[in-house]
Amino acid sequence: MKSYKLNNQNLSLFKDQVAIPTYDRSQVKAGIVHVGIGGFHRAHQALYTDQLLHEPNANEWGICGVALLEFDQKIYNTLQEQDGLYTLVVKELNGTFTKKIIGSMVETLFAPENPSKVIKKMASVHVKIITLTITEGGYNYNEATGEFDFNNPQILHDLENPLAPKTIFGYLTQALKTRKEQGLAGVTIQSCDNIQGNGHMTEKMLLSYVQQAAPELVSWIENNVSFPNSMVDRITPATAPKDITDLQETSAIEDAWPVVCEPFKQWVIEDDFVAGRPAWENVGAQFAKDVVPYEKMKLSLLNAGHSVLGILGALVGYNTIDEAVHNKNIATFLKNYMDVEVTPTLGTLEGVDLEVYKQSLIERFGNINIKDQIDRICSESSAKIPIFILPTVQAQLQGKKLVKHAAFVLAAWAVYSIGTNEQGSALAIKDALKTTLQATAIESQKNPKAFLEIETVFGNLKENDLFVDVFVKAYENITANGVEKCVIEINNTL
Ligand code: CS2
Repeated sequence: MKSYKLNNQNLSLFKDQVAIPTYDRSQVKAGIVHVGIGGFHRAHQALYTDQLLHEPNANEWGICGVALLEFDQKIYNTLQEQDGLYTLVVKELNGTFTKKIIGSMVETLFAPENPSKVIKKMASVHVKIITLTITEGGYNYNEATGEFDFNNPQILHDLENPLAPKTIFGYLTQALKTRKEQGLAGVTIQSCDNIQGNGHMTEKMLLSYVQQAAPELVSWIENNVSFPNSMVDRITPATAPKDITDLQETSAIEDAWPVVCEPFKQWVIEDDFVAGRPAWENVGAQFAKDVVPYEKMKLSLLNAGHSVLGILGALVGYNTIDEAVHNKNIATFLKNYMDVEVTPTLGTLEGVDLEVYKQSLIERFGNINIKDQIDRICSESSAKIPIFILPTVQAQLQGKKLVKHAAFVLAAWAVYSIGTNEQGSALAIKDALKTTLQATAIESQKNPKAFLEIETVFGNLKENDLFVDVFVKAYENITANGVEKCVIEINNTL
């Protein structure tokens, strides 16, 4: 089949193969600036927004996608060449793929190339919302102090170069300053990252930075900017080369970077928008007064579940999450962790049946078409574990309750961080703290407790004797017997 490059000009050629945007993209204005245009944003918010743009009176809510880091050059170039268009491939449970071309990203910017253009855009009168997917580590939060990390060299750079920043904090500060100086209205800053109270976190971190960078701006922000919390959910693995060739072969679309994802999606948003908002509820998002309990449920069951499967699975030698969850012993361990250690910390959630939710997670993890990479899940664990697993540990320890499963996973992470799996193959560790993790992991071979001394991850957990004891025993057991044997033992002794 002859194939064609995906761009505005060729768009209508694909209409018999896949769903395409039927609204007039040239009439859509970017009322949203989104920072972080990786797969997750494109499978989630950009899709909801694309659906909304098909409705009447919605065309002020297009997205200007910003690639913030040098590393993002490739995705920026791709989207530039494709006029912001890309294909979303939903991999259904029954093995069929539902494909759709998404048109909501009507502009794209590459921040390192032209910082002032990004600042100007964020400060533009048309922009009402700035949304973020900058990853858990992007918030510059120091777990040990509970505060903003002013030792980060990039932050020091931004303080010295306010007009050519590198971090989100530098950009937002300069944009808000411009808005204030020009007498413009405020704006909503909405985090879409996996962080408990992601809006609160954004507000706290930004205000800490602004306090140093532009103290006169603090009260303006307090009065003119809102930071709604939100819970976001859709499993979006990294795009594999085969996804690109399959799309070309089956649908004649030459898309250099399609996005693949699972069928499930959820978005629960706190309704706190100072400058208006899209009617995302018309296309499946939920607005709620308090999203914190939903976030907690999702982070400590789904995301933590991923980390459990990822870390244990990596050591055993699996490559994908479905392989790990199809190991019955690991699946039982995960189910017990969820039931015994996580569920008691969640309280009751109106309208949510936790048993059904947990069961649905096991099914989602098991989707064999998704092939979510364990490398993706284990990447940046030093930023994820404090958010996904440690709150459960702390809550359980406070009530002097069981932490056996969580301690086991953290001990497995200490073993993982040495860098080889149980087959002796090298593990591809991708983590901002990689050097520290590896050096400490090697030290931990003699003294397992040493791993807990990484304060930026574990805070003061090392001072809890009960926890340290279970952790050290788990570590010794894993190194002596391997993950699977230990898991069977834990499952049998529950
Ligand atoms: C994953 C998430 O990064 C991770 O470790 O748990 O990316 C997860 O797939 C999404 O949050 C699903 O909503």
